[in-house]
Amino acid sequence: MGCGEPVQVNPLATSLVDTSPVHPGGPVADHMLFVFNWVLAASLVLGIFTVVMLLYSMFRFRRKSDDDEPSQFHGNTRLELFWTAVPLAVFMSLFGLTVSQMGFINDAPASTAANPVMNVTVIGQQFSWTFDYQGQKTASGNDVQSFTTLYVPANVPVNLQVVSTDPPCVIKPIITSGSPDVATRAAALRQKVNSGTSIADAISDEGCGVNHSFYVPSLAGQVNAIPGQTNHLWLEARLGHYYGQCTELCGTGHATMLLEVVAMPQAQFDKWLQQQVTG
Ligand SMILES: [Cu+2]
Repeated sequence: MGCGEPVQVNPLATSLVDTSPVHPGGPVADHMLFVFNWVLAASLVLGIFTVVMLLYSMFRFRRKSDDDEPSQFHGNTRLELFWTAVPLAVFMSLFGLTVSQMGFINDAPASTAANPVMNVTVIGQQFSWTFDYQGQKTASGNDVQSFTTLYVPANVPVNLQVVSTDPPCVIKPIITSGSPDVATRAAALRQKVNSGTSIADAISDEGCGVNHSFYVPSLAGQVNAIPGQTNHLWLEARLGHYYGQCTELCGTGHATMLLEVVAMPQAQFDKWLQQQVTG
């Protein structure tokens, strides 16, 4: 994108919407909120307990007059064991709680005939999101795609492969520059592309690339879209609209890289898909 070109404003940028992760819209977010609530509760209880004990000690053992020598203590084995064992037990409990939920949060359920999992490739690019519905071909033979809005059937697991196709940004300056080192790298890059490597992968090998980050707080965690790499995330949405955005500063149009997930009843989704397939 060149200087002076207007940034296309995503219409979602104009609406004020609920994107809170504490209003979960599906089971992945439910599990994450469960862990969050326990961590929050433990933090509050321990934080308040610590502050109360601190205030108590400050007032109880303070210097009461100019001549008064405050009470002096040195070492207390029982107390030291207590403040080592209790935090350790709390941390180990929270660690266990997190581990117990990680499998569910990280791994999409296996696709079966009774419970099929939908596969979608999420493509981040400056400055928009494209959703590619794998295995759903249009009349022209391309995969069905949607832009900015990801359409999903409600209560169906969706397995996302998150990629970035950025950037064709530096290929031109590298190739036209005169320095011998740059010329050698440009030749190697051209050779890679000629032998079948995608431009994004070849440039990514060169160490150039723009990351994006896919995040719909009400549905799941966040995952980076990295040039030359495929990252995974899964979500399942109850009926409704969920809003998200790119959370990796990726250039001048970063703030407009918003997205929406629309979860529809299965029949309505099938109808939408059919419309895309037949054009
Ligand atoms: Cu961004």
